Amino acid sequence: MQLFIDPVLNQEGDSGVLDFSLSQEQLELQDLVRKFAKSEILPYIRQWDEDHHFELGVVKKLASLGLMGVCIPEQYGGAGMDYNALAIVCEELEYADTAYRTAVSVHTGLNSMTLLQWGTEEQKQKYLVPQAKGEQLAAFALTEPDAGSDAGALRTRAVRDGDSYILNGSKIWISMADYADNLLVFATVDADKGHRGITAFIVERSFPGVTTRPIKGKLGIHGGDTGEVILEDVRVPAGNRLGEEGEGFKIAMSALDNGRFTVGAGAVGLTRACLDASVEYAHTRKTFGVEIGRHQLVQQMIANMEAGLQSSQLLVYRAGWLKNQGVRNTRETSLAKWIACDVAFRSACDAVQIHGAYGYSNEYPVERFLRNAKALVIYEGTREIHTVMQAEYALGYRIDKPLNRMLPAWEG
Ligand code: COS
Repeated sequence: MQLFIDPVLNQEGDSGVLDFSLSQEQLELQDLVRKFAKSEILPYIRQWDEDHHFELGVVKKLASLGLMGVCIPEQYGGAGMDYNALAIVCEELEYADTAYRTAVSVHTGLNSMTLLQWGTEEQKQKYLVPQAKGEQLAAFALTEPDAGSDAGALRTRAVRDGDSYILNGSKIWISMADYADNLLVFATVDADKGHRGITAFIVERSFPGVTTRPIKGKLGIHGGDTGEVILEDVRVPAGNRLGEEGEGFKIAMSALDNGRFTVGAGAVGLTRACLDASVEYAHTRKTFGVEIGRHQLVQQMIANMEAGLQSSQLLVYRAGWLKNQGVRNTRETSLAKWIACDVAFRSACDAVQIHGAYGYSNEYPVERFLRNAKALVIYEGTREIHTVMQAEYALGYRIDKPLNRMLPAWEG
């Protein structure tokens, strides 16, 4: 497999240069989100995590800064920045805590970008514009109690009834379920057709028959909202069907191309948080007469974090660059998500190890990092799903077909 794809020619026919620098605008964004996370999340997150409290005010402030639709074009209410700007937002938020990056992932990555890719103009005006402005919050409802990795096996039913569909079923592990105004719900119009019966719907929380309830007892992301969505005879106008009947599986997978990108980007931030905490502790804690950073086995863990951070960041930004070009990136995004999340999980384990017994208590943030990092190697495609996908690409068993609807290239 080649590391970089063939150069994409711009309109003048130039192949462009390989540029690893952030633009001035991206640097300003990075500074903005970094300062935001430092003042609005970090001072409170230990308490919020302990209290299992999601602070909606953080999301409202993110919206007021244009950060809930950073890569959505201005014509649809967004900030009009490129797709790597979204990676920057996710990286900086997850440096503070996974919960708020997850909110951006589901709102922007899984929902709004999917409306941008697949929505009609009417749907974009009605739902994408208020979502990009952060006036309405959005979530993504694919997973069911009996359909997680095997998303094609979902059982929520959609039955056509005149100008509407009637939806019945239940969804689980839905981030932001209790706060979202709009949910992108996947249901089957014909279970016998397998994944080709799956259809996507924009469902408003206010539609009669929609109820949600929070999930208690999670290992991590205590500061975030995760819930169940129950759909009982929910009447959804046919105009809220996204794409055609039977196109829902493709829509879900293309949504995951964007959601996974945001998770990978967040994982980079989590790894950086683990590295920074470990370096600081390694300089202050002394054993055997020297600071522990002088011990080679501690250095090995620090070096692994540094190598993992640099390599996962490159993979994430390459995926974002492909999105900017309007090129299909399922393979590259899956690789970036897999590697960045594995790195974050291992970094969090090692960060706790470096902190010794202190790392085992919430006096230091690394135990929270470890609990949160476990979610990353499970949601939006488990480590195993991505491993299999990468093996299948390498073996030639999996070949991506061109899509009839692409995420629009960034027009800058
Ligand atoms: N974009 C658009 N279409 C896609 C796509 C993508 N990224 N990936 C697959 N498709 C299309 C394929 O082209 C194929 O189309 P046809 O029906 O026209 O042939 C169809 O979708 C089925 O795809 P595929 O054959 O790849 O499906 P598989 O059953 O082999 O595998 C996996 C799909 C396992 C990769 C998929 O089910 C998956 O990613 N599962 C994990 C789900 C997940 O991440 N859940 C977490 C939800 S959020 S917590």
